[in-house]
Amino acid sequence: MPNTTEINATTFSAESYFATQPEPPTLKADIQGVSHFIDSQIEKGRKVVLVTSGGTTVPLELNVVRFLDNFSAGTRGATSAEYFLKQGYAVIFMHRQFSLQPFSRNYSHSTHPFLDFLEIDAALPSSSTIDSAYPYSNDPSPSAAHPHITVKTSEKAALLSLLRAYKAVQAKGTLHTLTFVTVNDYLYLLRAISKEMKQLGPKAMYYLAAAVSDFFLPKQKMSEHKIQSGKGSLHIEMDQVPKVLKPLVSEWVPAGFVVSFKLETDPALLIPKARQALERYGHQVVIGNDLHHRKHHVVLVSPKSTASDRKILPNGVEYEEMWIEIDSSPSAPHKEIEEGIVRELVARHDAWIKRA
Ligand code: PAZ
Repeated sequence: MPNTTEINATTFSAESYFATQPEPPTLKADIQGVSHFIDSQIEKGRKVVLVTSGGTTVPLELNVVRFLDNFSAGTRGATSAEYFLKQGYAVIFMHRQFSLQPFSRNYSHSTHPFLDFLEIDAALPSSSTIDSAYPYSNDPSPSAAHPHITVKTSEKAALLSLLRAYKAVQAKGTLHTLTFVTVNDYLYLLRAISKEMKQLGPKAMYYLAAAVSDFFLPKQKMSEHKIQSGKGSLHIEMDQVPKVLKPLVSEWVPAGFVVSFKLETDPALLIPKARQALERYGHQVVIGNDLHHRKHHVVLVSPKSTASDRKILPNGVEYEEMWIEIDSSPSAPHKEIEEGIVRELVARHDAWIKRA
């Protein structure tokens, strides 16, 4: 007999999901931090954006050894968060543990490791230079105790400008970071943070860039221990993750400005799927992106009407599309598409606040 789950697939509504799936143990502490952060941003009169970023996992066992994952590295979310900060927003950055983060993403260990742009000062005696720079060295010489480490000249300007921006954000206290791993962590955090942000009314933006699994294995169907391979092939029937955009838009944050992302691998599906999402959930913008070109072009789909009511739009409502593109040729100057996306959204959010 192959391994197989025993209960048939169920359709979860958001309510039945939260009634049956366990709350993450760290949720209360996480939300306390968010609540303090929001209070201090309200005092300063700032706009606040929730940026979700990175992929969720779906554990297959209660004592989890194996899980399904989602491909996202968190580039979109981390990069966008930096541009929102630059535009004066306070940012709640909710990201997959160990995925890219604002500022440090520029020195990712895989694409731009920081050790590669540091140098050991050439003025030091060559015999002690290498040893003294190595943290486990036993070299007792004075130069070994105080080795000079410098930044490569070619890296200095970029690092300095990034460091200044990072320190300024720290001093202003406009970035609050928290993490999720599983799709269950994500859903609970999203609901709780949204409810905290509700008091911000139209001044809150929700920028949902995380790659969230569409399927999950409810706790009640999970094997307690590691699934054994002795029984041959593995058959798992997963349930659908509830579409929480619906309660988010209509109940949790009825006055907020909501932007969701739609990822497709068939570019022909981008616009129809984005329109379908707007019709279903009645939010403000869907950003369509296709997997292979997501860093170079995206489409912003939104209802044509400028009405600020949040009713679910009936079929047949007109939509508008706006493409944002950057030059992808190797000789083009370095640009990030998120700069254009954030600039456009900030303008639309300002109009939204004014109308409200
Ligand atoms: O994190 P990343 O930069 O590698 O990818 C970003 C993205 C494609 C996950 C994001 O732009 C997106 O489309 N998020 C929503 C995915 C979805 O349809 O669930």
